[in-house]
Amino acid sequence: MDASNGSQDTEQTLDSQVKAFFDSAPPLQNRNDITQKLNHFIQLNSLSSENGIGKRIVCVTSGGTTAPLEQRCVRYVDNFSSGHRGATSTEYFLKAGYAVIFLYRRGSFQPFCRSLPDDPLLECFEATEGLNIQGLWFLLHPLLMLQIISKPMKDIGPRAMFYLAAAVSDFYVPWKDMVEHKIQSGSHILDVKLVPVPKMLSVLRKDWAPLAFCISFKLETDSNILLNKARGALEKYNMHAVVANELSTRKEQVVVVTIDDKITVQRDKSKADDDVENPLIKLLSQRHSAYIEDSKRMR
Ligand code: 9Z3
Repeated sequence: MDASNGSQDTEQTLDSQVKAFFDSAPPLQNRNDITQKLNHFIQLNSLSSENGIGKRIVCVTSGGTTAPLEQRCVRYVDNFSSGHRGATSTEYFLKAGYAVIFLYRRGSFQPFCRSLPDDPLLECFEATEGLNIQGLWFLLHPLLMLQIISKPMKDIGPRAMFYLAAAVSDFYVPWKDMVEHKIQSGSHILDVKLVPVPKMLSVLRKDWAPLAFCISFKLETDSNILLNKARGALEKYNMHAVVANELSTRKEQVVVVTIDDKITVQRDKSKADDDVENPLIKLLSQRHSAYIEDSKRMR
């Protein structure tokens, strides 16, 4: 088999894996409403200008994802993510002049009310002129919503940024393999087969929004492998930067890995209320501006 056939095969496999994954998600009832809301939000914020060009718009994903074990779900595999990173980053993106699409897990932290659990603040806003945040929540996994969001984001080219801080689960049980009813307890060993979630970062970069500036995160508990894994993700998924963080120190420091840099970013410890997201978003905002300028020159 020659190399081009090999990569075609890989693409086909990924396409069919993506299709299988979406087929196994419950259908979105309000897809048209969401699309309308997003188009309106992006249009409004493209008219309001920053130095003569439309505002930069970032989609921030936030919170952890779940993988149900039963069709009539009683139990699911969860993860620890609180949504603190996404909520805090959103506050700093707004300060930096961005309009933000905040895609969060329901019940996780929201911007400006990080200490209040399950606060429906974002649900109080209707898109009007001057409003620069649009909240949308996801139920199990953000990928379907991400695909919907990427459609209008594609149209604004390099002004769009994706900041993928949600802790996405790497495995799921396909709908067709799931038992319908609650798994019964008993003395037997519970044997559940979870299959890998297709890596949609490459689909996002290649097809969904190829000109958008894309930042993903890499989380590890073993600091010895963290930077190599981040570098691997940067290359494999063709990200513009990967933010590497270690579980226990994630609120103190992160390392921004790009193709030619590894920049350690730390919270200012002399200020009790400083967040690591403060210098992080400043750095990413600068890099994004440089990317927009470069894209103009290449046109
Ligand atoms: C992160 O690494 C986030 O920084 C945290 C934030 C989840 C650690 P909290 O929500 O925690 O503030 O409590 N997010 C992404 C982790 C992830 O799932 N990355 C994927 C991977 O490693 C790629 S998108 O494969």
